[in-house]
Amino acid sequence: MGLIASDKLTIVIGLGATGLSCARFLHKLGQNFALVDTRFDPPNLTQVKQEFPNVKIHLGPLEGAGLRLASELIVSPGVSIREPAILEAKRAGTKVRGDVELFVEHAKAPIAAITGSNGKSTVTTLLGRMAERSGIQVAVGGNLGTPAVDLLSDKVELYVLELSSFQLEGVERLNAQCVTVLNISEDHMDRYMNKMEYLQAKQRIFIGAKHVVVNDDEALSQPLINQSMRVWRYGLAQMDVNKFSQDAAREGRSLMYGFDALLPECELKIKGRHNISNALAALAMGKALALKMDAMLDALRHFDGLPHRCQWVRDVDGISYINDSKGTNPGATAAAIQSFGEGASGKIILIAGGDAKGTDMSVLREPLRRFGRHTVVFGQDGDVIRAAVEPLMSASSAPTLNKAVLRAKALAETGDVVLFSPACASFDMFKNYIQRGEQFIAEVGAL
Ligand code: UMA
Ligand code: ADP
Repeated sequence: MGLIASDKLTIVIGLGATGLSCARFLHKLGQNFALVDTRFDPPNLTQVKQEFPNVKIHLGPLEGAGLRLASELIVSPGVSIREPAILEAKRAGTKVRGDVELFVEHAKAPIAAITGSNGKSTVTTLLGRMAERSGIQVAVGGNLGTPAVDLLSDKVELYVLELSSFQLEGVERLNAQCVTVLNISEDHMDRYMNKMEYLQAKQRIFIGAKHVVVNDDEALSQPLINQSMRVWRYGLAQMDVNKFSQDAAREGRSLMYGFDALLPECELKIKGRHNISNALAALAMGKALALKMDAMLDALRHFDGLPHRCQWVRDVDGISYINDSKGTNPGATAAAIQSFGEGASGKIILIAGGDAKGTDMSVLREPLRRFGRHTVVFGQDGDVIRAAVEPLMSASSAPTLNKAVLRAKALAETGDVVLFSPACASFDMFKNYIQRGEQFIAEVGAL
C-alpha cells in the first residue's frame, strides 16, 4: 500500500531517533508529512502512532512506498540516498535531503562540525565543554546522539555537531563557521563502493565553511574542494607558527600553540597519542571560533573521556582490562593498541570481532606485531580478523564474549593489558556498542 500524495508532502524515511526528531519538527511547523521505514517493526512505531495518530505510515520495501509522490524526502542516515527507489523519486523531481540539511535551514547560530573516521565523539564533546566554559550557550549533538533538529533553539549561540559520512551524504551546503575532517581510515565499506566514495561523503563538510581545521598528520584531512577558507592547523609531528602541536622535548611533553607551551600532557586525564591529537583538534577548532584559551585549557584538564572509549575497567592479578567497545573499525583499534602498548610494561591481549563492515583488517598487523601477545576473536567476522593477524601472532576463536574474556585472562601475564577493542560494529550480537561495552564490563567484574 503506497502513501497518498497531496499538494506538498514530505516523506520522512526511517523511524529511528532521526525520523522521530524530524516528525516532531515538521509537526511543530504544521507541515504535511508521512513516515516510511523498510523494517516491519521499527523502533519508534508505538510512540509515533501515539504522537501522530493521523499521519500515514508505510512499513516495508521502499519500492512500494510511493516516494515519487512526495515533494520532498528526508532520509535518515541509516538509509543510503542511493537506494533505487530514492534515486527514482529524485529523477521524478522529488527533493532528497537528510535531517542535517533541515537543521541548517532553521539554525540561526554558527555551526562547528566535526567528522572523520575516529575521534569524532571525543572532539565534539571536548569542544562543547570548551565553549561552555567560555560562557557560550552551546548545543552539542548529531551523530553523537541527540539528532540535530532536536538541538534547534533561539537561545543557542553555537551548535557543535558530530557528523557521520551518512549524515553528510544528505547535506547540500552546511555553511558552517568551522569544520574539520580529523582522519580517514576504512569504515562502512558495506555501504560505500570504495574508500574514495567514503572520503567524498566526508568532504561535503567543507561546502560553504568559513574556517577549516586541518590535521597535518593526515593527508586526507585536507579539503579537496576549491573554496576560500581560513585554515588552522594541528598535528603531533612538528611544531610551527600558528599550529597546535606538541613538544616532546619539553619536560612533561607539552601541548603547544606555535612555540608557546600551553599545558604539560601529564595534566590531561585522557591518555594516548590519539587523544593528544583529539585535544589539539579541539583546541584548534576553539581558537578558530575565538573561544577563550584559559577556558579551553581548563575544560581540557577536567575532561576524563567518554565511556566505552579506551576506558579502564579494572586490574585483576596485575593485568589491566580496558573497554574500547567504541573501537568499531580497524583504524580505531590500531590506535588503541598503539596507545596502550606504549604505556604497558607487558603486552596486549586483543579481544576483537563483530560485523567488520567489509573493512580491511590488515592495519592491525603492525601495532600487534609491536605490542601484541595474542588475539582472541569472536562474532560474525572474527575469522576475518584471525586470518589477517595470524601469520604474525597467535590467535584463537571464542564462541561468546564471556569465553573470549576467560581465554584472554588465561593467556595474560603480569603487566599485560587485555584490550577489548572489537574493530567491528556490534550489531551481529548486541543492540549497540554501549550494550556490548556494558557486557564486557560485567564479564570483567565477574573475574
Ligand atoms: N534502518 C532500516 N530501514 C529504515 C531505516 C533504518 O533498516 O527504513 C536501519 C539502518 O540501516 C540502521 C538502523 O536502522 O541499521 C538505524 O538507522 P537510523 O537511520 O534509523 O538511525 P537513527 O536511530 O536515526 O540514528 C542515527 C544514527 N545512526 C546511524 O547512522 C546508523 C546515530 O548514530 C545518531 O546518533 C542518530 O542518528 C542521531 O543523529 C549511531 C551510529 O551508529 C551512533 N552511527 C554510525 C557510526 O557512528 O559509525 C554512522
Ligand atoms: P568516533 O565518534 O569517531 O567513533 P570516538 O571519539 O567515539 O570516535 O572514539 C572511538 C574510538 O576510536 C576510541 O575509543 C579509540 O579507539 C579510537 N580513536 C579515538 N580518537 C582517535 C584518533 N584521533 N585517531 C585514531 N583512533 C582514534
